[in-house]
Order: sequence, then structure tokens, then C-alpha cells
Amino acid sequence: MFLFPSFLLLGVVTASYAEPVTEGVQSSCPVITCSSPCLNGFPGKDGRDGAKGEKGEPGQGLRGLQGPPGKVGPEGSPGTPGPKGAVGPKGDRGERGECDTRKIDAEIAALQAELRGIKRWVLFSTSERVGKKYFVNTGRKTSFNGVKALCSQFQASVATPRNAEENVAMQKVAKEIAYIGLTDERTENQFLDLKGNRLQYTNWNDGEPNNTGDDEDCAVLLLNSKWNDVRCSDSFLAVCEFLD
Ligand SMILES: [Ca+2]
Ligand SMILES: [Ca+2]
Repeated sequence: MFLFPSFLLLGVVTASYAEPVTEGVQSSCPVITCSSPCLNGFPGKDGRDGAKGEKGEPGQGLRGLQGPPGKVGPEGSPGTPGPKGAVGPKGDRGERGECDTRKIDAEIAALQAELRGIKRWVLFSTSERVGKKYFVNTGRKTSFNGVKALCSQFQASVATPRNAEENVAMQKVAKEIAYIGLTDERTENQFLDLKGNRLQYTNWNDGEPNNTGDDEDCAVLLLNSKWNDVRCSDSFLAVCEFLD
């Protein structure tokens, strides 16, 4: 059944090659006049690559899944410093270290010991001591308010004898009329000490306190060691007392 087409093709080829070659036209079978068909030559060499074609349209298929993240890139250079921030709230007060506390306590103790030594030396050389109380003559004469202020400057009180021994000691220091820390300014003829306490010991002179001129609300130690009420505005010696 397939012999006919083959035979027909062979006849066509034979007829084409049966014509003489007379016009110098190049042919794949020059000068061959035989009636036998030509054999095909070997394939030529591959030609050069053609010009790159234009990018094709995106495919119509489904898009693939996203691949895993790539490797971390190298660290970048530091950026420029940002603007200065606002001042924050004040922090809690810190606790003092144990070492600092001990050092400060030791320094305080040393200063206190030194101060006691100086105080004793001053009192010993200028005062009379009775028990734990020292009487000191300031050498100043002033009003009763002036005496209170003067003694307060030295963390002392106005001299106030609480018994006969202290009264004698104060007299030894004063050697002249001196104020005592008593007053009846609040209630006439009711003398109290400067803390408002009633007196357990008194040594009034005869006829005293007499509140002369209705204006004697303070008291002094006389040269005879007795007491007299006087006007608070009068000037008398200031004697102070310290407690050890
Ligand atoms: Ca009085
Ligand atoms: Ca008097």
C-alpha cells in the first residue's frame, strides 16, 4: 500500500536530476548526470546564536511558594546620635553605705569627746560645779530677757539654785547681784522657774518678795546669798548654768 507514494517521489527526483546542467547554476549535485538519486550531505555546523528575544509575558501558571528568608546581612554603620531627651523625674534617695555610716559615726564620736574635753576645761577654769551642774559668770549685766538670750546662745539656762549647796556655788561665781531664773509674770507672787515648774527650794530675804511698785516680777541673788524680787527691766549680772 505504501509503495506508490515512494515510487512517485523517486520518479520526481529522477526527473529533476535527469536535466543537463548547462547554465552554471550552482547545484547541490553538480555535473552529475546519473539518474540515481543524490544522497543528502552532512548537517552543517550550528549557526551563531541569534539576538536575545524580548522578555516574554508572565506565565499563566500558579505562583510558587515564597522561599525561606535569606541570610542576615552585615551590620550597618552607626547612625547619627539622636536629640537629647527630657530630664527624667528625681530618683529615690539612695541608702547610705554601711561603711560610710560607720566612718561618720566614728567621726561624730571623736568630735563629741573633744567637745566634752573643751567644755570641761572651760567650766573648770571659770565656773563652780555642784554635782552635774556648772554655774558660769558671763561678766555681762543686762535685763532679764537679755540674760535669757545670752545663756541660750551657749545652750545654757539662767542660773537657778535648786538647793542651798547650789545657792552657795552660784554666789561664789557671781560675787555680785545676779539674776535667778525665776518669775511671777504669769501669776503675782507665784514664782515659777523658766520651765513653768513650782520651786522646791527658796531663799527669800526678809520681807521679800514684796513686788515693790507692783512691778517686781523677776528675782536676783543678793550679796548675802538671799533672794529679792526686782523689776525685770533692771540690769544685773548674767550667770548661766550648764548640765554635764
Ligand atoms: Ca511680782
Ligand atoms: Ca522686792
